[in-house]
Amino acid sequence: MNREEALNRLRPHLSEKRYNHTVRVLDTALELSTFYEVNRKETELAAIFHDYFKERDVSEMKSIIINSDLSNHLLNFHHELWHGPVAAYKLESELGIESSRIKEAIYYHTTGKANMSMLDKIIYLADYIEPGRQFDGIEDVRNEAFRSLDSACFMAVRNSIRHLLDLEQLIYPETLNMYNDLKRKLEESHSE
Ligand code: DGI
Ligand code: FE
Ligand code: FE
Repeated sequence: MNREEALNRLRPHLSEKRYNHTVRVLDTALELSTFYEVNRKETELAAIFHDYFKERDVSEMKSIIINSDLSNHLLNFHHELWHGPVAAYKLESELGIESSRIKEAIYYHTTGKANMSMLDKIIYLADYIEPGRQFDGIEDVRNEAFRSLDSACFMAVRNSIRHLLDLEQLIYPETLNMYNDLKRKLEESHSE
Protein backbone atom coordinates (compact mmCIF):
# COMPACT_ATOMS: atom_id res chain seq x y z
CA MET A 1 0.00 0.00 0.00
CA ASN A 2 1.51 3.34 -0.98
CA ARG A 3 1.32 6.54 1.04
CA GLU A 4 -1.63 7.98 -0.87
CA GLU A 5 -3.67 4.76 -0.70
CA ALA A 6 -2.93 4.44 3.01
CA LEU A 7 -3.99 8.01 3.77
CA ASN A 8 -7.18 7.48 1.73
CA ARG A 9 -7.96 4.35 3.76
CA LEU A 10 -7.38 6.24 7.00
CA ARG A 11 -9.24 9.45 6.20
CA PRO A 12 -12.87 8.29 6.75
CA HIS A 13 -12.04 7.07 10.26
CA LEU A 14 -10.68 10.31 11.68
CA SER A 15 -11.78 13.88 12.33
CA GLU A 16 -9.86 16.59 10.49
CA LYS A 17 -7.95 17.43 13.66
CA ARG A 18 -6.82 13.85 14.29
CA TYR A 19 -6.04 13.33 10.60
CA ASN A 20 -3.82 16.43 10.61
CA HIS A 21 -2.08 15.13 13.73
CA THR A 22 -1.42 11.87 11.87
CA VAL A 23 0.11 13.66 8.88
CA ARG A 24 2.43 15.57 11.25
CA VAL A 25 3.38 12.30 13.00
CA LEU A 26 4.09 10.84 9.55
CA ASP A 27 6.39 13.72 8.56
CA THR A 28 8.20 13.61 11.91
CA ALA A 29 8.56 9.82 11.83
CA LEU A 30 9.98 9.93 8.30
CA GLU A 31 12.57 12.52 9.33
CA LEU A 32 13.59 10.26 12.22
CA SER A 33 13.67 7.18 9.96
CA THR A 34 16.02 8.96 7.56
CA PHE A 35 18.26 10.12 10.40
CA TYR A 36 18.42 6.71 12.10
CA GLU A 37 18.28 4.66 8.87
CA VAL A 38 15.11 2.78 9.70
CA ASN A 39 12.96 1.24 6.93
CA ARG A 40 10.99 4.06 5.32
CA LYS A 41 8.05 2.00 4.05
CA GLU A 42 7.45 0.41 7.47
CA THR A 43 7.76 3.78 9.19
CA GLU A 44 5.26 5.27 6.76
CA LEU A 45 2.56 2.64 7.33
CA ALA A 46 3.07 2.49 11.10
CA ALA A 47 2.77 6.28 11.38
CA ILE A 48 -0.26 6.51 9.10
CA PHE A 49 -2.23 3.84 10.95
CA HIS A 50 -1.03 4.44 14.53
CA ASP A 51 -4.31 6.15 15.52
CA TYR A 52 -6.55 4.22 13.10
CA PHE A 53 -8.85 3.20 15.98
CA LYS A 54 -8.48 6.36 18.09
CA GLU A 55 -11.97 7.69 17.40
CA ARG A 56 -13.95 4.45 17.48
CA ASP A 57 -16.54 3.80 20.17
CA VAL A 58 -15.18 2.52 23.44
CA SER A 59 -17.81 -0.25 23.29
CA GLU A 60 -16.56 -1.37 19.85
CA MET A 61 -12.96 -1.53 21.09
CA LYS A 62 -14.06 -3.37 24.21
CA SER A 63 -15.88 -6.05 22.27
CA ILE A 64 -12.91 -6.48 19.91
CA ILE A 65 -10.62 -6.97 22.93
CA ILE A 66 -12.97 -9.49 24.51
CA ASN A 67 -13.48 -11.44 21.26
CA SER A 68 -9.83 -11.53 20.18
CA ASP A 69 -6.58 -12.90 21.52
CA LEU A 70 -5.74 -9.43 22.87
CA SER A 71 -5.18 -9.52 26.62
CA ASN A 72 -8.24 -8.70 28.73
CA HIS A 73 -5.74 -7.13 31.13
CA LEU A 74 -6.07 -3.98 28.98
CA LEU A 75 -9.65 -3.59 30.19
CA ASN A 76 -8.37 -2.88 33.71
CA PHE A 77 -6.78 0.33 32.41
CA HIS A 78 -8.01 3.52 30.81
CA HIS A 79 -9.72 3.08 27.43
CA GLU A 80 -7.22 5.62 25.97
CA LEU A 81 -4.75 2.71 26.03
CA TRP A 82 -6.86 0.40 23.87
CA HIS A 83 -6.68 2.05 20.43
CA GLY A 84 -3.11 0.92 19.67
CA PRO A 85 -3.58 -2.78 20.46
CA VAL A 86 -6.95 -2.87 18.68
CA ALA A 87 -5.54 -1.17 15.55
CA ALA A 88 -2.61 -3.61 15.57
CA TYR A 89 -5.03 -6.51 15.84
CA LYS A 90 -7.15 -5.27 12.91
CA LEU A 91 -4.20 -4.31 10.68
CA GLU A 92 -4.06 -7.53 8.71
CA SER A 93 -7.76 -8.32 8.38
CA GLU A 94 -8.92 -4.77 7.58
CA LEU A 95 -5.91 -3.35 5.78
CA GLY A 96 -3.95 -6.38 4.59
CA ILE A 97 -0.78 -5.28 6.42
CA GLU A 98 1.05 -8.39 7.62
CA SER A 99 4.30 -6.93 8.98
CA SER A 100 4.80 -7.87 12.62
CA ARG A 101 7.20 -4.91 12.97
CA ILE A 102 4.51 -2.43 11.91
CA LYS A 103 1.99 -4.21 14.13
CA GLU A 104 4.25 -3.94 17.16
CA ALA A 105 4.99 -0.23 16.64
CA ILE A 106 1.26 0.53 16.47
CA TYR A 107 0.43 -1.77 19.39
CA TYR A 108 2.84 -0.05 21.78
CA HIS A 109 2.70 3.55 20.51
CA THR A 110 0.75 4.81 23.56
CA THR A 111 2.21 2.78 26.43
CA GLY A 112 5.68 1.89 25.18
CA LYS A 113 7.35 -1.27 26.51
CA ALA A 114 10.77 -2.67 27.42
CA ASN A 115 13.11 -3.53 24.53
CA MET A 116 11.44 -1.41 21.91
CA SER A 117 12.71 -1.69 18.34
CA MET A 118 14.02 1.39 16.51
CA LEU A 119 10.71 1.55 14.64
CA ASP A 120 8.72 1.33 17.92
CA LYS A 121 10.76 4.21 19.34
CA ILE A 122 10.40 6.34 16.22
CA ILE A 123 6.61 6.04 16.23
CA TYR A 124 6.40 6.62 20.01
CA LEU A 125 8.61 9.68 19.77
CA ALA A 126 7.07 11.14 16.59
CA ASP A 127 3.66 10.92 18.27
CA TYR A 128 5.06 12.79 21.25
CA ILE A 129 7.07 15.54 19.48
CA GLU A 130 5.07 16.24 16.30
CA PRO A 131 4.93 20.05 15.82
CA GLY A 132 1.32 20.32 17.04
CA ARG A 133 2.16 19.03 20.55
CA GLN A 134 2.66 21.37 23.46
CA PHE A 135 3.79 19.61 26.62
CA ASP A 136 6.00 20.93 29.41
CA GLY A 137 9.61 20.30 28.50
CA ILE A 138 8.83 19.20 24.95
CA GLU A 139 11.51 21.40 23.34
CA ASP A 140 14.18 19.47 25.23
CA VAL A 141 12.76 16.20 23.86
CA ARG A 142 12.61 17.64 20.31
CA ASN A 143 16.27 18.62 20.54
CA GLU A 144 17.28 15.24 21.95
CA ALA A 145 15.33 13.31 19.28
CA PHE A 146 18.08 13.86 16.68
CA ARG A 147 20.88 13.09 19.15
CA SER A 148 19.79 9.88 20.83
CA LEU A 149 16.61 7.89 20.29
CA ASP A 150 16.92 6.18 23.69
CA SER A 151 17.57 9.36 25.57
CA ALA A 152 14.70 11.23 23.86
CA CYS A 153 12.30 8.31 24.46
CA PHE A 154 13.39 8.21 28.07
CA MET A 155 12.60 11.91 28.48
CA ALA A 156 9.19 11.43 26.85
CA VAL A 157 8.20 8.45 29.01
CA ARG A 158 9.53 10.14 32.15
CA ASN A 159 7.42 13.26 31.37
CA SER A 160 4.37 11.13 30.65
CA ILE A 161 4.69 9.21 33.91
CA ARG A 162 5.09 12.50 35.79
CA HIS A 163 1.98 13.82 34.13
CA LEU A 164 -0.01 10.69 34.99
CA LEU A 165 1.17 10.88 38.61
CA ASP A 166 0.03 14.50 38.81
CA LEU A 167 -3.40 13.38 37.65
CA GLU A 168 -3.34 10.34 39.97
CA GLN A 169 -4.05 8.08 36.99
CA LEU A 170 -3.22 4.41 36.84
CA ILE A 171 0.12 3.73 35.18
CA TYR A 172 0.20 0.84 32.76
CA PRO A 173 2.98 -1.63 33.71
CA GLU A 174 4.55 -1.59 30.22
CA THR A 175 5.04 2.18 30.58
CA LEU A 176 7.05 1.58 33.75
CA ASN A 177 8.92 -1.24 31.98
CA MET A 178 9.88 1.18 29.22
CA TYR A 179 11.12 3.71 31.78
CA ASN A 180 13.20 1.12 33.70
CA ASP A 181 14.61 -0.45 30.54
CA LEU A 182 15.79 2.87 29.07
CA LYS A 183 17.11 4.08 32.42
CA ARG A 184 19.29 0.96 32.69
CA LYS A 185 20.47 1.20 29.08
CA LEU A 186 21.37 4.87 29.40
CA GLU A 187 23.26 4.25 32.64
CA GLU A 188 25.19 1.37 31.07
CA SER A 189 26.09 3.47 28.06
CA HIS A 190 27.29 6.32 30.31
CA SER A 191 29.50 4.07 32.39
CA GLU A 192 31.34 2.62 29.38
O1 DGI B 1 -3.46 8.93 20.48
P1 DGI B 1 -2.70 10.21 20.76
O2 DGI B 1 -3.53 11.21 21.49
O3 DGI B 1 -2.04 10.78 19.56
O4 DGI B 1 -1.50 9.83 21.76
P2 DGI B 1 -1.33 8.49 22.62
O5 DGI B 1 -1.65 7.30 21.84
O6 DGI B 1 0.04 8.58 23.24
O7 DGI B 1 -2.43 8.60 23.75
C1 DGI B 1 -2.23 9.53 24.75
C2 DGI B 1 -3.24 9.28 25.86
O8 DGI B 1 -2.95 8.09 26.56
C3 DGI B 1 -3.13 10.40 26.84
O9 DGI B 1 -4.45 10.79 27.18
C4 DGI B 1 -2.41 9.81 28.03
C5 DGI B 1 -2.79 8.38 27.93
N1 DGI B 1 -1.79 7.48 28.51
C6 DGI B 1 -0.58 7.15 28.04
N2 DGI B 1 0.05 6.26 28.84
C7 DGI B 1 -0.81 6.01 29.85
C8 DGI B 1 -1.97 6.78 29.64
N3 DGI B 1 -3.04 6.78 30.46
C9 DGI B 1 -2.97 6.00 31.56
N4 DGI B 1 -4.00 6.01 32.38
N5 DGI B 1 -1.88 5.21 31.83
C10 DGI B 1 -0.77 5.17 31.02
O10 DGI B 1 0.19 4.44 31.31
FE1 FE C 1 -2.52 7.18 19.85
FE1 FE D 1 -1.21 9.87 17.83
